[in-house]
Amino acid sequence: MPRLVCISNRVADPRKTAAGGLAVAMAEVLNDSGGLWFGWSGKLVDAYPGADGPALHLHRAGPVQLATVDLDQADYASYYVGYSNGVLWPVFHDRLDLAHFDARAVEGYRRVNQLFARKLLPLLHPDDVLWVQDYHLIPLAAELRALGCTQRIGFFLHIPLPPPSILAAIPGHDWLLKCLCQYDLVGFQAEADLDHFGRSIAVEARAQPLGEDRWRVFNRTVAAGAFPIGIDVGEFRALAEGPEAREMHERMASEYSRRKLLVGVDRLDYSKGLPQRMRAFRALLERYPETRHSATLVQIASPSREDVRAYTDILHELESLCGSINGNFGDLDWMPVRYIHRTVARARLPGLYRASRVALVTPLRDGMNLVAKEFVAAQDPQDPGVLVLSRFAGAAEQLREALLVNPHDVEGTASAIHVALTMPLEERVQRHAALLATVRATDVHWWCESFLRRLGEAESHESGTPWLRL
Ligand code: GDG
Repeated sequence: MPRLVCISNRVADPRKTAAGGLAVAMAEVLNDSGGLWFGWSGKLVDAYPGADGPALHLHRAGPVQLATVDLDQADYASYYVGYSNGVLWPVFHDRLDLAHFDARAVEGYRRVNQLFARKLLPLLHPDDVLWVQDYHLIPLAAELRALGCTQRIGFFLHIPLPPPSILAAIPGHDWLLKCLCQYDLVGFQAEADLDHFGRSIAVEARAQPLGEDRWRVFNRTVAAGAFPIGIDVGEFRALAEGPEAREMHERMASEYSRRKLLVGVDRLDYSKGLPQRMRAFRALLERYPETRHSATLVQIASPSREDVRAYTDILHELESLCGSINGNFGDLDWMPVRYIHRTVARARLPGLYRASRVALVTPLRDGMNLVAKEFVAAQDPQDPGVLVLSRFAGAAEQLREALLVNPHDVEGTASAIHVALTMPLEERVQRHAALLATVRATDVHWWCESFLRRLGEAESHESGTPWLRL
C-alpha cells in the first residue's frame, strides 16, 4: 500500500475526537499507510526566521507523521484572509458582491502555495500518493510539479464550484482552472459542481472529453468525479451514547416537554442563510398563530473568521433579527429564539439534535453540509425529527426524503417548517429510515475509499509533459 500524504490548510491532531469526522477518517487512512499530514500549524509569527521562510515542525501522532509550518502576518493576511476567504469563498458560494479582488492577495496565495510545495517536497517518497484538501491549495499540484514532483496527486474541493459565468468573474480564473487540471483526480461534493467543472474547462481550455469524466486538456489527462462527503456515523452514534450527549438530551427534553424544539447549528457565515432562516421563522409565527408559545428555535452560530468584514456584518444582522423576533413575539414564559454565538462542545451536539423535532439546514449555498447528516444520525428511529434542507446544499442531491426548500422563499420555507412540525409519526419514521440508510451507506469511510480508489485508477502524472506557466 503506498503511503498517503494529506495536505490541508490546517492540520488536526487525529487522536483528538474533538477534531471531528473528517480528521477521524483521515486518521484512519493515514494510520493504515503510516502516512504524513502537512499544513499550516495555525500559529502566526511576526517574521520568518530565515530567507527560506518558516521552520518545519515535525510531530508524531501514533503512526502518523504531522508536518506543519507557521505563517507570517503578511502571508496570513493575503493567502488566508485576502484570497482564500476574500475571493474564493464568496465567489465559489455565488457571492460576487462580497469578493474583494486585489492583486496583492493573489500574489500571497501563490506565495504560500509555493512555500508549501518547497517545504513538502523533501519529505516525499517516490511512490507516495498525495491528497490535497480544499480551496486554499488549488495551485499546490502545479507548484509541486514545477519542482519536479511526479507522484499521483488528487484534490478535493469541499465547497461548491460555481457555474462558468460566475467563475469567469475572478481575475485569473483561467489560471485557477489550469491549476486544477494539474491534479490527476479532482473531486467535488456534488454532480452539479462536476458539471460546472466540465463546462468551464470546455469553454476556457477547449478540453477534449475522453469519456467517464476524463479530459485531455493542457497537454495532459485529468479525471474528475463527485464524491459526496459523509460523516463518521459510528463515531457520531457512539458520541450520542456518551454522558454529555445524554445529559444534554435529558435537559432539553424536560425543559421543552410542552414545546417543540427546532434547531440550527452553523458556523456564523453568510453562506448559511441565517437571516433568511430567521425571517422564515418569523413568518411561521405570523402565519400559524398556534406555533406561538409552542415552538422554540435554538440557533447555535459558532464564531468564524471574525477578521473578515462580511462576517461582522452578518453577526449584526442576525442579532438584530433575533432581538426583534423575541421582542415582538416573546412572552414572560416563552422566548421564540434562543440564539447562541458560541461554540458548543461537540460531545453535546448529538443530544441537542435528538431533542429537536425539526432541524433547519437552510444555506443559500453549501458544498455538502454535514449538520444535515449529523442530525439524521442522531435521531431516535422510533420517533425521529424532520430535516428541512435547502435545495442549494450539496446534501440535497442525496437526502431526497428531507423537506427541500428554497431559502430565498421566506413564505415557502415557513410553510415547509409548519409541515415538519405537524408531520405524522408514520411519515417521520419512513422519511428518516430512508435518510439514515443514505447517510450510513455514504459515510466518511466510503468517501475516503471511493476517492482514493478512483485516484489509484487515474492515469498518473505524465512526467515527460512540460509544465507551462500561464
Ligand atoms: C465545509 C463546507 C462541507 C458547527 N457549530 C459547532 C460545531 N459545528 C460543526 C458541525 C459540523 C461542522 O461544524 C460544520 O460542517 P458543515 O458541513 O456544515 O460546514 P463548513 O464548516 O462550512 O464546512 C461544507 C464541509 O466543509 C465538509 O466537506 O460539508 O459544505 O462549507 O460537523 O457539527 N461543532 C461544535 N460546536 C459548534 O458550535 N463542536
